[in-house]
Amino acid sequence: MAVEPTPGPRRRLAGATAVLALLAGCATRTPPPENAPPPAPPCASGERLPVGQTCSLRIDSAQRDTPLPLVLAPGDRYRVELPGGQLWRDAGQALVDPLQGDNGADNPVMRWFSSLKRLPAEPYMVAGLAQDGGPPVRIGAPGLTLVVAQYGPVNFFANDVWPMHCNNSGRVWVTVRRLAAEP
Ligand SMILES: [Ca+2]
Repeated sequence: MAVEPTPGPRRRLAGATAVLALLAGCATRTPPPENAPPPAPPCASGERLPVGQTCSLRIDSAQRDTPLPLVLAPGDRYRVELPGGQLWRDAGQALVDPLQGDNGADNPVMRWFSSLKRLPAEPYMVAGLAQDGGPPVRIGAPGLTLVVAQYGPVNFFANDVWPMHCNNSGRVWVTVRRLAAEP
């Protein structure tokens, strides 16, 4: 007697197929045009940024993490901003501004995995940052103040589902300005 597969295994099979299709897309992505860098110099590896100075960092959407290479100390305060008018995209999707992101409403696979995004409540492809051991946060307009809580890396990212960063394309710039310590 034929037995109909239950919805559970069928959904899992569809999910696995979707993952394979997305990973296969990693080899064929076409990069979008490069976004213009802001005027601030690049954040240099091993640099302790003086108070009041600004540097720029390029976030690669195809990497799970783009580390901030500055030397950081607990209590440091930084203003992180995302200049407008930049574009990147997820595989097969339209170019989007990382301040807006991509809700993936027209893509069944993106809808399927939406709750597994690094920032589940935010659209795909918004930009975010996470301190080591801390919760990830979205970088919106007009930006955010980062207070370093502990020694350890600060990482920037495009909001996506691990390991599906590899099929993203495009890199956007953020600026990082060191603020004076809290009075
Ligand atoms: Ca992706």
